[in-house]
Amino acid sequence: IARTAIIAGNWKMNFGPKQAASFTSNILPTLGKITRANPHVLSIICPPAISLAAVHEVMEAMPAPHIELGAQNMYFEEKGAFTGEISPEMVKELCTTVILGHSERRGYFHENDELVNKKVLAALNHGLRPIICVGENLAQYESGKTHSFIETQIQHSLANLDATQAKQIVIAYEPIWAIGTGKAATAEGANQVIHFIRHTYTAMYGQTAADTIHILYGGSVTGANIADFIAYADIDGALIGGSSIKSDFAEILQKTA
Ligand code: G2H
Repeated sequence: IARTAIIAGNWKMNFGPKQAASFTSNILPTLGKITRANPHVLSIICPPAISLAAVHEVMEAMPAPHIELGAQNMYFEEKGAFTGEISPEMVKELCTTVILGHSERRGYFHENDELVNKKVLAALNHGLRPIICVGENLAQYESGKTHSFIETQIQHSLANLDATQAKQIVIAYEPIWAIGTGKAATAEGANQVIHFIRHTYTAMYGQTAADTIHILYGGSVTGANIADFIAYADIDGALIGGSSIKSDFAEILQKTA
């Protein structure tokens, strides 16, 4: 099954509006050259919420195919007294995509699978593509609990999708011990877990849905190791953190295309 490759950049808490606009203006021509020549790769840039409008403006001024904008988080409620939050509709004004349930949100901001699931359903109901992150921590990894932990995360975070929605999601497998540590999982190890994720998803929503969705690897991906990951058929691309706010991001995209 040939699925488009997705390279998403999670800028995390880096670049306010001014820096975000200037970084985007610098890198966008290179990214656009790559996506123009390679229609089978989609790139999604995910700046902090406060910088989305600035990046959107640059992207409008420098149109490039298959480069989209995403948010790093959102709340599931429509509107109202939720100080500090942004709604699905607000995200939808500027973005196609939203990252949900990143391990940093689960860890620092106590998001659990039930909350992530509400956000996933809200995103889908508003026509946003959710990138749902899952992944085990070091203790779970070392005690051989990776599969059982991830199975629970998938079952709970991705509950209650309808048949159409089940085909519209992206999952990012990010082992917590590999995030920002420079210690990437081996491509073989990542592929094995991603294969298991697809298997789990098949049991929930059937073969066609499982074959349609994209599953990305995330955790210390760089221009130097991306090729190892995407060589595997089950790995449909990557969610990039640290390397997404450097010129390395263009190299990663180039090597994927
Ligand atoms: C994992 C990843 C991007 P990094 O969080 O989401 O970050 O590439 O810095 O490990």
